[in-house]
Amino acid sequence: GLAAQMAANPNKAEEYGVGDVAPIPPLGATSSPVSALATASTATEINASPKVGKGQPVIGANPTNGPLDRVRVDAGNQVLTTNQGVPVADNQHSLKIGLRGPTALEDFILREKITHFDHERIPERVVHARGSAAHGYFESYQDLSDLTRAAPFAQAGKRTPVFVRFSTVAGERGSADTVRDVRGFAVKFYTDEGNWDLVGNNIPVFFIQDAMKFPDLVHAVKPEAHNAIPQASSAHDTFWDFVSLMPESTHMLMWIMSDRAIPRSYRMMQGFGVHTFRLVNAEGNSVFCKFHWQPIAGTHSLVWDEAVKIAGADADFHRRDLWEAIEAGAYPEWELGLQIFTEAQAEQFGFDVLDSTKLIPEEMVKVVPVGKLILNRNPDNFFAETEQVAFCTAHIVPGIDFSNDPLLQGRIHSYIDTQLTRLGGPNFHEIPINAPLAPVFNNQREGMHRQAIHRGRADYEPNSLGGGCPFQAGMKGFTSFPEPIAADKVRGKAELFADHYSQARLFWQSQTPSEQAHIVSAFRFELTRVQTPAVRKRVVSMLVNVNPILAEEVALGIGIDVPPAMPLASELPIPEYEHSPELSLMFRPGEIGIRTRRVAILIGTGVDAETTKAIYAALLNEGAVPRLVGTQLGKVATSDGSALDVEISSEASPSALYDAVVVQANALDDRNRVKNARTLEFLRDQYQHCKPMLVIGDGPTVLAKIGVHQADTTDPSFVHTGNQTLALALDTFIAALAGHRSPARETEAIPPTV
Ligand code: HDD
Repeated sequence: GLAAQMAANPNKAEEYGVGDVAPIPPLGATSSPVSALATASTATEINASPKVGKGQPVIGANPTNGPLDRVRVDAGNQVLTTNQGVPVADNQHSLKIGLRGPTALEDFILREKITHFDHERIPERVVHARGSAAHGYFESYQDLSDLTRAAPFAQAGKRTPVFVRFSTVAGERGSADTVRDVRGFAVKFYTDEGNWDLVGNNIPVFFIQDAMKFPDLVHAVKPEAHNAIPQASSAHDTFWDFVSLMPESTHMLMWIMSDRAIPRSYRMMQGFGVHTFRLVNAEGNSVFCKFHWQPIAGTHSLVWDEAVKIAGADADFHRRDLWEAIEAGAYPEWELGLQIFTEAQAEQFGFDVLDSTKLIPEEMVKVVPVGKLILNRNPDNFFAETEQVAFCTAHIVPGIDFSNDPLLQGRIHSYIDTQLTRLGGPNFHEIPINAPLAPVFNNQREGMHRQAIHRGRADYEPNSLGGGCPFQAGMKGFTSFPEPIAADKVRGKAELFADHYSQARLFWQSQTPSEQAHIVSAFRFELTRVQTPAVRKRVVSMLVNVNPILAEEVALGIGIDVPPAMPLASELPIPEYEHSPELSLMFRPGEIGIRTRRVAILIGTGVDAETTKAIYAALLNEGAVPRLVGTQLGKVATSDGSALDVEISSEASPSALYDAVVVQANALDDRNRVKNARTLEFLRDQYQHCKPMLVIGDGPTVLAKIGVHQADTTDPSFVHTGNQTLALALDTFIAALAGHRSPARETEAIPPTV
């Protein structure tokens, strides 16, 4: 209409266009522009992303877009200007006194440009510096108002926009993605009643029980104070020194030495709120709650050797994976599950629900699915969105409340506080990615970089000059759960916090043999990097309390005798459960088949063109990502006299970057060993990393070439057409790939590279 034509700035339609005249919708109104946008998105996981191939996101396709469009800038068809909007005639030359003379101080264009550049960096996050994020929405399966008045759960099908950031903890902003570490899983819900940040991890427990120890923990794990070595790794003395003096960390150590700490993808890991939280309903009744994110793609992890190689081959492995999946329309999805329990139930547990080093086994309290999280849009600008997003555990909304977990209590302070340094002042909530969709009215004023232009003179409450506004919301507003407490003010911890080993033991007992082997190897690796023998020994003395075989195996691997068990701080309670299958990564194979899985089809001279094309098409059809990998870019002559184009070389994308491999036995040329070394290494790594392999031709011959002399015929993930049709072989291969990898093969001895 007319208003749209009047828009003075196409990048700010919200301000100059129709959005300008739209009234601010009342709280909870169903016809607000925001909810209208929410229903406009019909994207599903399988639908193609509107962004693919067009280079431009469809404006308004995601509810978070509406408000952010206000600040999106597109330079298409525009002249270059200064920050003051002055057109710049020449962006190549500074202003000089004569062509060979000095530069004039008056060159405001040069000075503005250089000054801005000089101040481009902001401090990185003190932890979780490296991360990647995406937009999406949360959809509630049902009306949960009997449990909570939190807006996202108000009705079945309700969608709440979210921004989610995944991260590693220890590494600096430019460190590698696949290091052994906890992964952050932080979700910002832009709810009708303000922002709710669920700032979790991919591991349901934590290293320490009290926020008082957090700076110590982080100092210990970060690069060492004197030489800033090592980057993004816990495999060094200060970390193991600290944790072995803090036996409460034992349970968490089991998790981070497991494959949980080297996920295959952000899309393939669980997320946990970790702490016990409270849900509060409109009547003010409260239950305890733990939050779980379950990946629809299943939980998959790398193996250590693979993770190490990927760190070199593609340090952005997880960032790229998330980005590409969203661009391809394979939207990552998680189901939100709640463990709901009452205070009375909690008192019966053999552990304290306020202790973040403990989880609640799913056998005790089942996880009830309540909604779905879907990530369907990549950020437009990494800095503006991913770097400037500020997650704070203090950001809760009516219907959610804290528990007294002393770790959580300290976090409530830390996150807001750290943003003051990181984002430069108290108005970081006005940065577009942090601004709530819910309207903000209060009497806080001024501060660095204030964006809002508050009208009126009454910036205090109570007032009469401003009609008493903004007025208190009363019972409609956030009300802390009135938990009665009668206690002494003390420094200390509750009794059950002293059990450091029961759940570490439960975790160990719940792992498959191959997972246990990986945990042993991880402890061996880390402790071998540790230089101080006494620290190594102290760690093993902790492990004795977890499991004697674990302690023995680790001791053996680092060449020491098993030391006596570390003295217990308290007697261990009788465990509620001996085994909890959900704690194994194998528990959730996933529901997306082979979609998004990367398959290398190795091609070389003499390869059969028709077979190659058929396999490529079959994999593509299942949603996988096949790539024709050769020794170099260019054409490969096929057996029928035609040619195939190599998509990428094995040097540029080595084996570790693929989930599976297809190779034609007859195209493996062994006349030139050196030239073929990379291809053989490629296959050897695939084999060693237990990945599904499809050989066109005789499988055992190919195995022999990589030094494996006995074909493991019982291994369903090593498939060849020597004994079956291509169609049958492909089916088996695809099924194996859906199952990720074959732990059975791990015991195979592989002679060193020739
Ligand atoms: Fe934390 C960042 C998760 C304990 C203090 N934390 C941060 C992020 C995640 C977590 C995912 C990155 C958020 C983002 O993507 O921007 N942190 C956790 C979990 C914990 C935990 C699951 C235990 C259950 N953290 C914890 C404690 C403290 C902090 C006990 C301090 C007392 N965490 C911070 C921080 C960070 C942070 C210093 C760094 C950057 C930031 O907050 O925004 O405030």
